Amino acid sequence: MAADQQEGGQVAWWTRAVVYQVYPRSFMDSDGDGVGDLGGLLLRLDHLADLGVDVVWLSPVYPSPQADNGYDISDYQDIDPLFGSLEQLDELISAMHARGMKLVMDLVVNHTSDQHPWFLEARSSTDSAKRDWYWWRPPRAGMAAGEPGAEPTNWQSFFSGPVWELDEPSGEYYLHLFDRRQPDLNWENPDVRQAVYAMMRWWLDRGVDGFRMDVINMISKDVGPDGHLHDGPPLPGSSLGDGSASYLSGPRIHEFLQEMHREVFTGRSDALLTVGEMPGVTVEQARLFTDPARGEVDMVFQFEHVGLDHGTSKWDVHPLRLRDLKASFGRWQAGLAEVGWNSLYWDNHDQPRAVSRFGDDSPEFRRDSATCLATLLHLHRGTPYVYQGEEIGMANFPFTALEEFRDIESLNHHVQAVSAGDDPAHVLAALRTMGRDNARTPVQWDATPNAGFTTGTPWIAVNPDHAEWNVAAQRDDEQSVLAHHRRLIALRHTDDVVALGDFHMLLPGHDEVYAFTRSLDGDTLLVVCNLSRTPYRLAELLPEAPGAELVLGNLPDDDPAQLRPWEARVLRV
Ligand code: TEU
Repeated sequence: MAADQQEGGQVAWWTRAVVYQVYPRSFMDSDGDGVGDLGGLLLRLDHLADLGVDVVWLSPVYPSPQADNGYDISDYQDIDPLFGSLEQLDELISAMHARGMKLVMDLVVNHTSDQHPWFLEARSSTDSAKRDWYWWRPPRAGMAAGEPGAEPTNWQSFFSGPVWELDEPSGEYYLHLFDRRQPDLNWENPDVRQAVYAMMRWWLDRGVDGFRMDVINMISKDVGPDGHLHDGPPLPGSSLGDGSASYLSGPRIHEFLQEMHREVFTGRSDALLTVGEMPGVTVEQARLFTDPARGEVDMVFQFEHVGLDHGTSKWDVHPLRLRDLKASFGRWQAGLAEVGWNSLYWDNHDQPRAVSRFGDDSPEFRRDSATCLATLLHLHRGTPYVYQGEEIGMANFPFTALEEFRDIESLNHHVQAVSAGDDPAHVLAALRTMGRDNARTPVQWDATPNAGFTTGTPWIAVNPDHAEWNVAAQRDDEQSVLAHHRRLIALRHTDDVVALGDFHMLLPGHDEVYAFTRSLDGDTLLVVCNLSRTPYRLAELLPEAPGAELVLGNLPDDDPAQLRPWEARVLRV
């Protein structure tokens, strides 16, 4: 067995685990205010236990002005009353532990809210003891504060516009890679780092089982020897530039993560989980981040496969080519085969719904494509992440008007694009396809008017398809998307080759069929998935397949010779 699966000579527990992401605002509302909460999550724990998931990753529930739905934190050590209380969080930890599940919290420490006391203090005066906890810079040399182009660097923010916001009273700018209400913390300052580590230890002492670390590869900024941040290459058709070379995996990133590991995790149980969210991370970097010998993180979220349908930006939507997807996943499987570990995901709260994006959400193929995609993902080598609603095949929302959107990223983009002269209908079409709100509509529990999510008015509209697509309708249906997820999760728990087997890609050039093997100690699974409406003769694709034993399939087992549209089979050869 390769070194990567070992922690102190043992196979790491998370090789056999499946993680479920809860986006609390949209999961379940217990008090009728239209926003999901911890009470709602407590009510629905049986759903997660039935599904068989091992870990829940809970998106932020900390006090927050909610500019970015909680990814703008104003107090790291409490719970926002919108979501409940610390007592309920404690109750959740015990209730989950009692069911054998772990709770992983979201750690958002690249930035805080602009309402965090640290930032309020930093902003209060250039002499403030906390001034240096954030990134403050004077206007560009020779320019006046506020003048267009006077920003200290030309970097574009992830949420449109420049990354610099002018603070009028001091005449200095502060850095925010995301919204202006999300100022970046200055990790160069050791006091910032110690404050974050102390906060992490406090949560672990409370009983949480680890952290999903928001944009953690952005915490080290490249301040050259001269202490300056530098312009990035200009972006086409924009006065702004791409600053990512200065903040993605910056010069001290490994040092910071190793320090965090030492300060927070040393001497604690092996039963914790750390996963770093890392936009733009390369497979070579990921191998370093997840090499257990280096003591950084257990696994990372990489973004390559969710960028394959992007053009010049995520709003410039291109059709996805299956061979590109295979090439990408194949590279990640191979790259982390000997050292490191993959996280596997189609969906999260930032991505459109998988069945609409990678599958076929037409009435005829929605169930089959959702189960096909799930099979493909769960049979890769790595830890699968299921995003709430994915387990029942939730689809994108049929947005028709700007008023239906809530997400800051979509709203900011609309303002910027339309003021730059883009056709509003075109901008709206891109938001409909790629907007993050597709993932944020309430979980569909049943067929009642608000889908069983709330007794009040939901903060964002429930998808009208909930009358048909809901948990209640699928719970006892063995053919449902939900039942199929249950089987996939169980398979990883019981079958070592699913958790630990080597991965080998087959048919790399095929445009519609995705096939691979997993093998361990002479045991081999053959996985074949038809990602199209075209039927194939199985023997013509993979001669060894027709005679093999069926371990798990997504369609009724009545035609072994054919690979039907969106059919997925796991075979033992
Ligand atoms: O996202 C980081 C990120 O770079 C993107 O996924 C981003 O959200 C966007 O989709 C780019 O187009 C993380 C969180 O997951 C996201 O919800 C937050 O908004 C963001 O960080 C800031 O905290």
